[in-house]
Amino acid sequence: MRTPGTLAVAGAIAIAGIGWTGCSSQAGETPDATASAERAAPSEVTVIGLDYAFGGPRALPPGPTSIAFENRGEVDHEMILVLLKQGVTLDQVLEGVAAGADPDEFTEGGAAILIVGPGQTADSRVQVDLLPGRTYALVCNLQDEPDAPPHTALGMVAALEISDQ
Ligand SMILES: [Cu+2]
Repeated sequence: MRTPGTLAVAGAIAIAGIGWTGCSSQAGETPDATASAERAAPSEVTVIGLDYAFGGPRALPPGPTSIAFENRGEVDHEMILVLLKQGVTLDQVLEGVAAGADPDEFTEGGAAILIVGPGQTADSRVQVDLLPGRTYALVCNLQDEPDAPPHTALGMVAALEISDQ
């Protein structure tokens, strides 16, 4: 049995480690130091958890991004952020999984996860360098009761499309 939560955190760190090293300024650039710092700062966005759907952006520009997760629902929600393989759509994933396929067949790299109670915002944020022209999936697999359907089955899954630039 895999432990998605643990793997997810490691994946998030690995993703964050890519593309965040371009901050060192060159000699003679002192007057532009402030501008350089602003360029290097990640975009900040907030994904909203609802009963039972994701609110917030459906499309974002590529590049370093800091994602917060705010739960405006009345039950616990999680935000799993996972990169779909090149050319794979969320509909293909959902159809494949419904037909019994392993979700991992449609994704690559690690996943990041934040879990937060009703009415709260997660203390941590997901730091990710969003890849141009790619699609990420937002997923909540939590269940309100052990035999209740996962929130994905109730509509809590969404695509996050990243523009080419
Ligand atoms: Cu949920």
